[in-house]
Amino acid sequence: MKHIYNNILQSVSVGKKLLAVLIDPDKFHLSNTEIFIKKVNESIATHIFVGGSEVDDKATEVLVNALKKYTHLPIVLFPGDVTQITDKADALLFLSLISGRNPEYLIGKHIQSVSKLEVTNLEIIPTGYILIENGKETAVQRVTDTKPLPREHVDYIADTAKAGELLGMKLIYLEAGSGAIHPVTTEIITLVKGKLRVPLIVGGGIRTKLQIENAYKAGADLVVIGTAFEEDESFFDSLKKKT
Ligand code: 1GP
Repeated sequence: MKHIYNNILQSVSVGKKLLAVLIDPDKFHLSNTEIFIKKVNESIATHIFVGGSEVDDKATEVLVNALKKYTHLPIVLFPGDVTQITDKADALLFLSLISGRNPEYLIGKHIQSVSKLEVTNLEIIPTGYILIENGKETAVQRVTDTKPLPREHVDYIADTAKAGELLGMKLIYLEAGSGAIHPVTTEIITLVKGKLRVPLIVGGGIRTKLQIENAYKAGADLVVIGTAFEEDESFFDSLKKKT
């Protein structure tokens, strides 16, 4: 499969909003795969993202194989580290943490991953990843040893996103961090979206249907939700596909 990015562009061009369910291999119980994925398949979710900040070697591949048995949704790696790259998925967000100033997460990990990527069929999607302060320290912040951008520095956040696009990144991801207290504000989303030509992903701390709708209205093209589904699978009931 090499058409995931083009399908995102296509959706954005007709105003169709996208939803990714994020599954962290470190937190997910494999025995629950069939039941969980049935709910995903019945919901408005369009993508499955797989990744986490700290994941055991091989856990990603085992999970992706298990998911593939039960869904045709595209599975996109959202890796916290090189060890999470597996050919079994369909695509990879090749994330550069452009809000931070840690060279390892701007380019170092990417160089380390080349020998792996050269022998995969993954669709590689360069993505500018921007961590925004949310009220508490998140795993991304700790693992990458970077500071998030202050949420009141809206213009700086928007310029960071635009710089990522001008560097050739094909997606921009505004991240409040998994389990964030405060999701990315609609003010930030609107300003960033106004500057960008590439699709905009927003995630971190989104727990209600209203928050999803507000993010879409502000300009998010794809919303990512992990924790809310992990904590309460009945959340899927409010996001059922219309038949
Ligand atoms: C985290 O943006 C994702 O990387 C999703 O965050 O787990 O808070 O939904 P949540």
